[in-house]
Amino acid sequence: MSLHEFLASAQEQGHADADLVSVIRALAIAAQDIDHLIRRDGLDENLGSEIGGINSDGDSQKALDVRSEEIIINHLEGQGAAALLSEEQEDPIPLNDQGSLIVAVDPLDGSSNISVNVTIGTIFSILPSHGDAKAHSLQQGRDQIAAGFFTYGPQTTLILCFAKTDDVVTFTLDPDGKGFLMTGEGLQIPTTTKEFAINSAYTNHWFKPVQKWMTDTLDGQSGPQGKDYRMRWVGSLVSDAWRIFQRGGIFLYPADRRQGNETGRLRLVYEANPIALLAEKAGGKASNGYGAILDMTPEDLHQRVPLFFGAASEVDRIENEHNQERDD
Ligand code: AHM
Ligand code: MG
Repeated sequence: MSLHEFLASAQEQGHADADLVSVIRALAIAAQDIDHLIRRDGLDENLGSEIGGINSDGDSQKALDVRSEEIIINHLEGQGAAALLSEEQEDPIPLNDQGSLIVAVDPLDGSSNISVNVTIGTIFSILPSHGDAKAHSLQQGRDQIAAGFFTYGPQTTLILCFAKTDDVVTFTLDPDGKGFLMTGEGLQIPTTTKEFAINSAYTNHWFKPVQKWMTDTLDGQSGPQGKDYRMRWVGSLVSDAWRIFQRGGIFLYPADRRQGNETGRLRLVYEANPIALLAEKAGGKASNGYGAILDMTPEDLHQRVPLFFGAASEVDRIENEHNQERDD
């Protein structure tokens, strides 16, 4: 089944309206353009070069960050979204006055992996449009109407869910020009796992609950978990997340003592929230250590948050460590 057919059927069943269908179609076309650009990286330009700009988060922008955002804006114009919230812009970008939706995006996730031939992607969260620009930015993750992300890697893929159904579906871009075709449905993250994803180079900077979780984990078979674990870390949230949705695991990007990371590294509105909706729909969990990501009310469009998601039993374990620390 093509993405086109899937969206038409979702509309027929009342899971998506015309605005939502138009926005997801536009994002899929944008993703194909971004994919094409990435496949030409180094042939006619260097997309990993820093272009001198600093985004709203203080990160230096690479050519592909900016180009991806431009492509997304171009395709969303005139579709069902009233405004775009983007990692690359301080404020919302107005799109279509008549649109009933707000799209929040990380146009290019995994910027440090541009030009090294490692999977990167585009993350999106779709929210209702009501109120002014500020109100758009500050909606809870539970208000999301749909969420998903694209990966640009050995294969170009899309994972998607709607608030109105419990189905998490995946699509793969057909290299022979047939667009995105469905490759999976009813995705479920197993409750337990032996695989975790964390950047352990920051061990010394972590706070106690994460250090304790890690010590117990690394104690393996002879420790409290009674099993040996494997570690994977791509350094692109989309790629680590794709793996977890395919074969399970837990992802951890905690807050730590480094300056600027005291409340986490990843962004709530356009990184953690869409991943959290997908995770919950797939039977997993997503937490900030103390509670569900989706229950947080953002205070700022670019707010950072600790993110733990994946296998429910492991997310529970990390929450227990945080709660225990609070009780001590
Ligand atoms: P980005 O949106 O600027 O690419 O930053 C987010 C990325 C995530 O994809 C990834 O999980 C994380 O940053 C990697 O961070 P680190 O380099 O600290 O391991
Ligand atoms: Mg990102």
